[in-house]
This record gives sequence, C-alpha cells and structure tokens, in this order.
Amino acid sequence: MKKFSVFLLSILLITLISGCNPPQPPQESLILNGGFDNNTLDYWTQLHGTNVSDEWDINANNGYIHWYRSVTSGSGGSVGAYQDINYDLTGKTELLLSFDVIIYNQQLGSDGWAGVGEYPAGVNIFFEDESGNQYVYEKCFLKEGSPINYPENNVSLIPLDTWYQFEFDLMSDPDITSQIASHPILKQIKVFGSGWSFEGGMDNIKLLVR
Ligand SMILES: [Ca+2]
Repeated sequence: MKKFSVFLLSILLITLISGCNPPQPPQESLILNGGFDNNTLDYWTQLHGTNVSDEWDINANNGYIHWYRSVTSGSGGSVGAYQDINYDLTGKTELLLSFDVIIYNQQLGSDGWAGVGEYPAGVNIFFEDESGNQYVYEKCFLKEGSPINYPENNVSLIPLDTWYQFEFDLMSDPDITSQIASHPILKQIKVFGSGWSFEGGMDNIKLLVR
C-alpha cells in the first residue's frame, strides 16, 4: 500500500514537472554593440542634420552613446546613429525593446512647433513590407514639465540628468502587432536627439525577439 502511494506521488510529480515550461535559452538581441562596452560606435552609423552651422558630437567614450548639439540661433537639427537589422519577424510573437535613456539638456521648452516634434532623446524602429512601404515605431523623451504638442510621437517625460529605463514588448499592442504583420521586415533602428541645443544618450539598447 505504501509502495503504491509512492508510485502515485511519483506520477503526480512527473506530471507537474513536465507540465512546466523548460527554462528558455537566453535570447540574443538583434542589435550589435547596444551596450557600447568597448567605448566605440562600432556597427552604428552617425547621423547629423542641420540647416545652420552648429557644434555637435556623438561618441561612446564613456560606455554609452552620447549625443550633443549646440546652436546659437533658434534652429532645429538632429544628431544620432542608426543600425541596419534586416530581420524577418514573420511568425514571431514578442519583440521586446529595452534601453536606458538620459537627457542632460533640452533648450526648447516643449517638443516644438516644427510640425513633427523635436526631442532630446528618441528611438525610431523602421519596418517594411516586400514593396518597401514603411511603418515606423517611435518612442520619444522630453524633460519633465515640458508641454507635449505632438502626443502621437509616443512621448514620455523624464527628469533631467537621471538614467531612465524603458522596456516595452511592441507585440503587446494589437495596433503595432497588426502594423508589424503587414510590414514584417525589421529594417533599422535609429537613436537620436533633435531640437535646438540638446544633449542626451542611451545605453543597453536591446531588441529581443521570440
Ligand atoms: Ca554601456
């Protein structure tokens, strides 16, 4: 009788254990050098856009991507970097974007009035269909207290000089999931600052797919 109980208990335990998911292997990020550990911008291509003469820089000297623009006139511009990815997301159910972000300076009192929105820190992720039509996921940051004129840019307010951790599974949003389903090629990620004078940065930029 005792043996039989042990047998039943064993069956129960085996059933319970095999019902649990085995530990998932660690996911690899689609982004190369997203942690800037060797203090370089390897795998990233710099961007700088301006219509006036400005002072600017972008580097990873301190182990994160750090951008800066200084302009004496009130004129918008951008400094950033992009990385091509070219990954087919067909059949995937999770796309986890995560990074740490910081704003050191934002001269504009808001996200501006230029018609598109200007942010000292932001991320764009570009998706394409087979004909090259694009969907762009955008996440932007402004310093705490700034009025938001372009909420469609998915804006968060964060305190100055403080690292802020952002994490979001794009496929947890049905609207984004449907856009990705019709634009399944993850083409590129771009990180940037824009505005008049600004300074910001990011670190630990990851895109995990499942
Ligand atoms: Ca780092």
